[in-house]
Amino acid sequence: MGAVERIAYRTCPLCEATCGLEIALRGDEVVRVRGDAADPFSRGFVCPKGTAIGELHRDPDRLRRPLLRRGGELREASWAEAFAEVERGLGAVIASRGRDAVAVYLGNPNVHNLAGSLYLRPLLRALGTKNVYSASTADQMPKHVSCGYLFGDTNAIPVPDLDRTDYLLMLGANPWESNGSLCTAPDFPGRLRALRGRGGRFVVIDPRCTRSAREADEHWPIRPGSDAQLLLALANVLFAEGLVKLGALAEQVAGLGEVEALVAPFSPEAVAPVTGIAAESIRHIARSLAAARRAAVYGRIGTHTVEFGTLASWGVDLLNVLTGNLDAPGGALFPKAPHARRPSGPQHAFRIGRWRSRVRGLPEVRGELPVATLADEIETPGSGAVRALVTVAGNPVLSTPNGARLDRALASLEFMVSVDPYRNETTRHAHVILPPPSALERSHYDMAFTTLAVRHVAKWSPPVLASDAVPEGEILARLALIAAGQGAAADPAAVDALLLDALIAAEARSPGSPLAGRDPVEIGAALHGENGADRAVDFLLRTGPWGEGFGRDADGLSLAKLARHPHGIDLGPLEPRLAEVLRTPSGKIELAPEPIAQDVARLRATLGREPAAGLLLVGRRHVRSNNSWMHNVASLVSGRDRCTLQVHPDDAAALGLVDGGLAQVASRVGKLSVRVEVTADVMRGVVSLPHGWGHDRPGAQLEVARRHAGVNSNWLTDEQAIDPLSGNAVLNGIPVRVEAMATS
Ligand SMILES: Nc1nc2c(c(=O)[nH]1)N[C@H]1C(S)=C(S)[C@@H](COP(=O)(O)OP(=O)(O)OC[C@H]3O[C@@H](n4cnc5c(=O)[nH]c(N)nc54)[C@H](O)[C@@H]3O)O[C@H]1N2
Ligand SMILES: Nc1nc2c(c(=O)[nH]1)N[C@H]1C(S)=C(S)[C@@H](COP(=O)(O)OP(=O)(O)OC[C@H]3O[C@@H](n4cnc5c(=O)[nH]c(N)nc54)[C@H](O)[C@@H]3O)O[C@H]1N2
Ligand code: SF4
Ligand SMILES: [Mo]
Repeated sequence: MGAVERIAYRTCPLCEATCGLEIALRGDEVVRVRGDAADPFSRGFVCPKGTAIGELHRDPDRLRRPLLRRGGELREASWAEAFAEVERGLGAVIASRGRDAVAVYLGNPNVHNLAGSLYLRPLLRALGTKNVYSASTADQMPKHVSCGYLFGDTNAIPVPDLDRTDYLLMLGANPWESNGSLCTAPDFPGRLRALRGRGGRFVVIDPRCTRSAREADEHWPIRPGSDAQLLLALANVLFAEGLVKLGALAEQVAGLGEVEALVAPFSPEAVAPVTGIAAESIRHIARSLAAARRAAVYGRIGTHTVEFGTLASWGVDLLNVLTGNLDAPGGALFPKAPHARRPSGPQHAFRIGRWRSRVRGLPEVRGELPVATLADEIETPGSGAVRALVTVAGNPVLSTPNGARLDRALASLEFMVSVDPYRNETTRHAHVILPPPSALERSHYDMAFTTLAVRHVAKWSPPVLASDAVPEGEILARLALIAAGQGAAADPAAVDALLLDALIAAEARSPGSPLAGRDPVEIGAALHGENGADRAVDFLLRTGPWGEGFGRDADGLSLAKLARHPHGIDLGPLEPRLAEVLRTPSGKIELAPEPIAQDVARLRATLGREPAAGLLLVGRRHVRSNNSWMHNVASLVSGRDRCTLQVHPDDAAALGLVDGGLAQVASRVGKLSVRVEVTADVMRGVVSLPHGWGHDRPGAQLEVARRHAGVNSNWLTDEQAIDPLSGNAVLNGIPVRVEAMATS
């Protein structure tokens, strides 16, 4: 390691926390990465993934050139050859079978990348297929759906005001490992310690005693999949004990009476046997929540990736409303991003099912079909069958339910193209892999997580390293042009022009716009930025809530201003803004929309039913993993094997399992063998296996990960099990059988 010649600052794009990184370089070599102490939001916090960003960049397995399948083998090729092959492959399928025969799968890193935020929409429009799938239906779709019904906007997601609340009820989240999700808060653990430090309390509901649970004031183990029942029982207690206090929300709520009737059957006594939490404990939690001066309820993966995910998601915000904490400082607030648009356009009722999947008839949600049915659409022959696939930043073979079936289905496609830096378990099936530049070679402005952050912040980072790699926005633009029939040689600048023209036109139409009466050509010419993505950011910032407004406020935000503030700019705490967020036709929070009310009937049927005997499988995360794709970084996989089956000592004894021994785990869809870890951290009746492992597939190029392969927990998750309102996959609470195996 040589002397440091230069320091660069940028936002870490690896998880939702958006920490500031301080990157020390000598030439093009990253010599050290640490937290940026001057970042006003993350204040020096960093985790082991962020500090490994240099290793990720150096990884010899990270693709620098396109791969093209020739004679069955993936080999390096030029960009021109690769795009020509995409034109041929996609063109053939579209010509012979129509546009719906091409499916798209969009993975998680798209939301951590400006290219994904800006260029996927034109790509989807050009493809014109109904077969759009994403990691969202293995993740947070229930939240979008419940917010769509409650507030009329699937993107209006309230976040807990961590820095000012007195009481946080947290269900199915483990920010000590995940660093938080649908709640962007760098140093989430530090913020929760500060909450306790100012005399506040936080309470964790989780079948496992996680690191977050250990730091909490209370931890209540819950039977997997039963948070919806618990949340409705908490609401039931609020009504029964006269604790409902809408406060300032009273005039803005519709359906309170219906909600009272809906939750009536969910008494603590009725719910206790289902959740495993005693009736008196449920009452205690409800009373503490109601008594806190300022409180927030927050639920994440463990509440979303379950059979009643949308109801649980609804239950969370229902409690925030019933306690008067929604849209109140210290409660749950709607963040406003620096690039936010002014509210405009007609209000209309949110609905799902504008079209349905061909095989299972599952409803479209937010323009997508459930990823749990992608294999059905590929494997079931007939008109409309999927014969080609475009994946962008996704690894569904490891990430989606019954990954083994999807793995087989992908092998049967006529054509597949993947935009991805790795030849992994999924992209090994591709005919063409188009690698994007590394995170250090692109600029960054966080389009997604500024809309979910616990403070208003603005930050833009230029690329850390100069590079001649093809920018990801350009890769996606070229794919869009190919899909639109314009060919592999079309100029991607045309997509930039369309994108900016559309942004400018939409803004100019919105009432109160600083662009009223201005010439769009002049506005377009005034934009700063090296490429279309940065110019779009400049435009959005300048016309955003803190924007300089093209001359209206000289101190306002612009790309140029953020370039002068490399650590980012703090724009203050969240503020109440419900009136500007609400888009329901009634103009009120719709507390009891019909589809939710109907699903409560399904939930009611779980009451009084004896919980099935046998073990339930849940997942878990570790701070040094990131879904499936960072196991090829040596510093992140060193040490003890993390892909173990956690089993409670009593269950282990009953099954004859020993710590360090092997177990066979079987579900309806598959079976695998895995090393056992006996620990009282997991509740009785529950076993836990992390996801994102299983790196032993032939044909992948992940030399480090292969040596720490682990097993794919999504061989056990069932693609037939979904939350019907959102189409979200059920990834937690999977019935499994576990047997001891002879240890080799
Ligand atoms: N059993 C179980 N399954 C789960 C979960 C669980 O808790 N349990 N969690 C679910 C959740 S929350 C999620 S979000 C999904 C994730 O599901 P996916 O998004 O399908 O999976 P990832 O592992 O995030 O894979 C990301 C892919 O993007 C690539 N990539 C990384 N950076 C870039 C980039 O800058 N550009 C491009 N083009 N590609 C890039 C990586 O190489 C990798 O192939 O998994 C879900 N699956
Ligand atoms: N280090 C690391 N950070 C990550 C990721 C990663 O893979 N690794 N992934 C990122 C992504 S894409 C996401 S979406 C976020 C997710 O962020 P989190 O939601 O915080 O995810 P987890 O850490 O998986 O925590 C989920 C918890 O739910 C519990 N659980 C399981 N089933 C149930 C249930 O039925 N009820 C309740 N109450 N709890 C249950 C599990 O035991 C687990 O502790 O993390 C992000 N950050
Ligand atoms: S917590 Fe997330 S954003 Fe922060 S350094 Fe780690 S991976 Fe990056
Ligand atoms: Mo996720």
